[in-house]
Amino acid sequence: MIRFPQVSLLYVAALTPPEHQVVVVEEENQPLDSAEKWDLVGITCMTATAPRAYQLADDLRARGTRVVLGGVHPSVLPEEAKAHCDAVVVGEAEPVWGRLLNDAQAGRLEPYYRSGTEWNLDDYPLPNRAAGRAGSVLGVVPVVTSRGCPYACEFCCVRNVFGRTVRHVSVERVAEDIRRSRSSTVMFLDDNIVGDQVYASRLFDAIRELHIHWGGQASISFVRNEKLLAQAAASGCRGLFVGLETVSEHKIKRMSKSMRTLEDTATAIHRIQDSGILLHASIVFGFDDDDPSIFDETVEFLQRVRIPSATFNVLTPYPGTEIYDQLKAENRLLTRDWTYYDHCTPVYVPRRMSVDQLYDGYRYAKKSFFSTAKIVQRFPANRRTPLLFLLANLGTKLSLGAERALMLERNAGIHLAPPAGQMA
Ligand code: B12
Ligand code: SF4
Repeated sequence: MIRFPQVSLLYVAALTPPEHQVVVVEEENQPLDSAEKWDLVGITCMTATAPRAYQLADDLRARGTRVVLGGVHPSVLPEEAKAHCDAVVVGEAEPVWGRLLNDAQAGRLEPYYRSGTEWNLDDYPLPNRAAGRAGSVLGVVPVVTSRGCPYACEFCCVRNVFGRTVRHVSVERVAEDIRRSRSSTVMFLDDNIVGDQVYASRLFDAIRELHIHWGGQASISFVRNEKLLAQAAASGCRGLFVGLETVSEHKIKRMSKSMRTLEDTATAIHRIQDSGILLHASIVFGFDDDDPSIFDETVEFLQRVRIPSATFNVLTPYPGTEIYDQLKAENRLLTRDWTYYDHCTPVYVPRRMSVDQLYDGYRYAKKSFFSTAKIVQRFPANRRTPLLFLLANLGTKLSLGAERALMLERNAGIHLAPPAGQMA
C-alpha cells in the first residue's frame, strides 16, 4: 500500500523557535525509537489512529516525557484525549503553539489550548519540510493551500475543526512552498482544491510555470466551468479524487455539494476523462436510504460511465459529525472502539439492511468493480491516462487479498463489542 507523507507536524515544527531541536517521525513510514529522550512530544491523530496515539502517549508519560495531543480526533473529543496527555491542542496549532511552548518551559502547561479560525494563514510559516525524517514518499510532496469548508456533509467533521469559511495561503506562497520542496510531484491535501474557483484559477496559472505534476481532491461540480478544468489539466493535474459518495438519486438530491442528478454526474465524469485527468471516485455505502440493491446499482453505474477507479467505504460515523450524533441518539452505534472506525467495518446498525449485508455488499462491490473483466472493459475509455489507470486498478486489485485477511481478523474482534443498547 502506498502511504502518503503527512504534513501536520511539519507545520508544528515550523512554528517552533530554532533554539529547540525538533524531529518529526512518521510511524507508518519509519521505525520509532522509543529509547530516545525528549522534553516534549507532540502526537497527531485522527479517529482510526487515536488508539495507537493514546497507547504511545501513555508509554511516553510512564517514562516521564510530557505529551501534547493534536489533530482532528483530539479536537473533537478533547476530554477523551486529555486522559492520555499533558495538554491537548484543540483546532489548529498556529495561534497557540508559541504560548504552549513557553508554558512547557515554565513547567505550567494548561490542559487545553483552543485556537479559533479567525486568523490569516499567511501570518504563519510554511511547513518545515526539513524536520521530517521520512521526507517525501515516492517523491510526492504534500501541500496545503486552504483550510475550512463551506459544505455541511453529515459524515464529516472538517468544518468543526477548521471552520465554515475557506481561508487560503496566498498563491505566491504556495508556489514558494512547492519550489522550496524541490519536488516535481505534488499532492494538494485541500478538501476541495477548486472550492474557490477564482483562487483556483490563479493558482493553476501560477503552478503551470513550475512544470509539476499534481493531484488533489475536488468537488465534481467544478467541471461545469470548462475553462477551469482546462486550466487544471494544463497546470499539470494528473489525478483528481472526487467524493461522489452515492449513486442513489434520492440521496444525491439532498446532498449540498454534488450534482443534481446521476446523469449530470455521468456528463461531468466524461468531461474529466476527456481532459486527460484520471478521476478516482470515493463511494460510501450504508446511508439510511441504502438497501441491499445499492451495491449492484453502484457497480453498474460506475462501470457504465467507465469510471477509471474508485475507493469503496462503509459509512463511518466519526465523533463530531451530524451522523454520529444521530446514530448515537437512535442507539444504533455498535462500538466506541475507534480502531474499527476505519471505513471498512460497519460500526452501527444500518437502517435498511443488516450489518452483515452491509459488510458483504461492500466487499462484493469492491471485488466486482476490480475484477479483471471489468478493468479491461474500462480501459479503452481511459486510454489517455494508461499508466495511472493501471496503477490505480492493479494496486487495489492486488491489495484485496491482504485486506480480506485483515478484515476477517478485525471482524472477529467486533463481535466482542457490546451490542447496541448497552454502549457506554
Ligand atoms: C490529506 C488527508 C489524508 C491523506 C494523508 C493523511 C495523513 N495521515 O496525513 C490520506 C489520503 C493518506 C488520508 C487517509 C485517511 N484519511 Co484523511 N484526510 C486528509 C485531509 C484531506 C487533510 C489532512 C491534512 O493534512 N490537513 C492539513 C493539516 C495542516 O491539518 P491537520 O492535520 O489537522 O493539522 C493541523 C491541526 O489539526 C493541528 N494539529 C494536528 N496534529 C497536531 C499535533 C500536535 C502535537 C499539535 C500541537 C497540533 C496538531 O495543527 C495543524 C496545523 O494547524 C483531512 C481533511 C482535513 N481537512 O483535515 C482528511 C481526514 C483527516 N481524513 C480522514 C479519514 C477518515 C481518513 C482515512 C481513515 C480514510 C480511509 N478511507 O482510509 C485514512 C486514514 C489513514 C491513516 N491511517 O492515517 C478524516 C478523519 C476523520 C476522523 N475523525 O478521523 C478527515 C478529517 C476527512 C474527512 N472529511 O472526514 N487522509
Ligand atoms: S466531506 Fe468534503 S465537502 Fe463535505 S463537509 Fe467535509 S470537507 Fe466539506
